[in-house]
Amino acid sequence: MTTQIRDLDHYKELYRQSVESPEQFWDKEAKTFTWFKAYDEVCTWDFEKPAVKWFLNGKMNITYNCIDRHLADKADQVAILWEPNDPKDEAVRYTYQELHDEVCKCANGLKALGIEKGDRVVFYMPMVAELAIAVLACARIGAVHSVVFAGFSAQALADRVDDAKAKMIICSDFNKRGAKNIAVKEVVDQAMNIGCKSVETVLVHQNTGAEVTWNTEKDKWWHKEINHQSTICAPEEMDAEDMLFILYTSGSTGKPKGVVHTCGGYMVYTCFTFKNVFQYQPGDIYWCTADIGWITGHSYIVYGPLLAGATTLMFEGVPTFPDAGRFWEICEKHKVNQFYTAPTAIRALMACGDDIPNKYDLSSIKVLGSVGEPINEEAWHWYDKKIGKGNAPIVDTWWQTETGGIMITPLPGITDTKPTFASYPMPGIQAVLVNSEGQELKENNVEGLLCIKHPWPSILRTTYGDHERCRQVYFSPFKGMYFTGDGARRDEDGRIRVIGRVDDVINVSGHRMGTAEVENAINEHPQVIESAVVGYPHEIKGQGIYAYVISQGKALDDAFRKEISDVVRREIGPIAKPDKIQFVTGLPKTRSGKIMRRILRKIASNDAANLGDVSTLLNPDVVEELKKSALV
Ligand code: 7RM
Repeated sequence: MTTQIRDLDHYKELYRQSVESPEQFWDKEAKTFTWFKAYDEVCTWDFEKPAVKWFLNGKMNITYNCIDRHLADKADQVAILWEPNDPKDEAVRYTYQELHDEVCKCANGLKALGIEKGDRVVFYMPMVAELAIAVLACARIGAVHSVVFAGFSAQALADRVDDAKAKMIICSDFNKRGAKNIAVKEVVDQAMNIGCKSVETVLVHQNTGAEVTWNTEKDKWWHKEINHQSTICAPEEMDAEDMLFILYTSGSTGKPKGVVHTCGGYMVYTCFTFKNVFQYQPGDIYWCTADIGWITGHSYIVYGPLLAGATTLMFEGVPTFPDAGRFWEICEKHKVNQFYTAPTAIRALMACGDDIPNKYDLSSIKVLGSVGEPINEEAWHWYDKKIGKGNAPIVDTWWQTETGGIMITPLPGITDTKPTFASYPMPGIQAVLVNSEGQELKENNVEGLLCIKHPWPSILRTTYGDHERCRQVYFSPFKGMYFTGDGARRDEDGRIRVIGRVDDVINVSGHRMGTAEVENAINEHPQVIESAVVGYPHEIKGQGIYAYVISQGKALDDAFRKEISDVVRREIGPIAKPDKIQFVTGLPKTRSGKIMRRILRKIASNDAANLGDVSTLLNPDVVEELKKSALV
């Protein structure tokens, strides 16, 4: 069984071992899984290329380890506890045996539709259990899943499908969100019209049963293709380094990149971190509120919990339907033991007042988790007092799509917690701070750029179709290290606090977004000449989106602002719509023509008093104009 850390001494001892002999440490963890054929080397790596491999030549299937392995003693235990959007509808429970049967049926159906090992399958689905089932079905037959968050636009979906050259899209007819039904099949139809030429089949899961437009050539109903299939499907024998999934994430330049994770290392690391970060005990009900469209949902709704044989709760709906007590109602109803959510949700629910959580019995909660962005002190204390009643340690977990699993976090009941500090690295994680020259800052009480020195099993292997981009973004900034893109501080006792991105990536409600991506979308408006997007502090969202726009031949009014927002919605999705749009006649530029974003960030953050020296700009005069018409 995966090691479960018992106490502080145990943590320190494991951490020491993991740094002194990483291979021995991970070999021991990896051996707790079922391998069809043993690996013959634990790890080889070269950060220059980069080329990282774990568990070389080992043969396995992650779904065998998620499901089949547990059937001997947990066949009747609930694996997935699915809570519907509408609380008046019944929750649905899938035992490990039932999950096995559903995954096999789906896997056989995918095969019958021509999906083979290595083919890419894109998902565009709400949080229905069929999403988890079909993701696992892909993994079972060796197909590569790429889940696209169902809030993205048709254009964004088509971009991802085309980059992955997917053979199939799996979607639902409609997505239930609160009181609304959102047409998701329609978005897929639009994406199919824009691009998606590689797609042979669109498999449609019937969620609401409302009418959809049908394309008889490519569209297939889930219930017609899957329901009659056999409940037995032998797991495909996968190499540890075969691709498991691609997940698109934003960077500081260009289009989102497809982060690639492979089977073996991802399995070992997500299980190890799940079991330890949440101190999961048999019988516990664990709930992560993320969407499976993000990495958090992949690692800590689906894979980590199932690998550990846990009961994972999956919620279809939104935190505010039928009212802002929904999360707490679910915690009470299902006696949730570990609750994992994002600071933006905590802040939004905090703003609804204490009376709401006070109405519910939250005494089952033992551990509270936070992920996705820095958690501010006020939200941390509210979460601790009002939800955890001071009895449930908060694990402020820092990690990334690229890291596959949680990297820096307190361990509940084992290490201490300090508000806003992600605190200590997991065993196996050599987190360091460096200065801009790449020199390691070894002392405490310093601030620097967060890097990781040695590979861990679930480090990204490449960015799909563009290995050079992977090298440039993550491995070329500092020799011999993985660069996270985050800035961090280490306190006097060695705890780490992750401050935020140091590149042009912003974090809006826990959604990662490249400012360049939003600019490209805004620039699609025919009357926009140029734009610049920065983040600014936002009370609920963490960061808001502030856009400076230069335009021509248009009245600079709210109607135009709405048009720009609509373009962004069309190009990326509603999550990328600017909160504020300031019309300007110029942007502050250096003599080499680079936009001085530092100045734009300060003005947007209502900190124009501290602009510093602007005299070296090509156009210093524009700064006064920007300040005068700033929307702060
Ligand atoms: C899991 C996830 C990654 C970026 C990362 C950080 C920020 C995430 C925390 C955090 C401070 C945290 N993957 N971030 N967790 N910042 N404290 N606990 O969010 O790829 O979507 O985003 O999110 O900037 O680089 S992600």
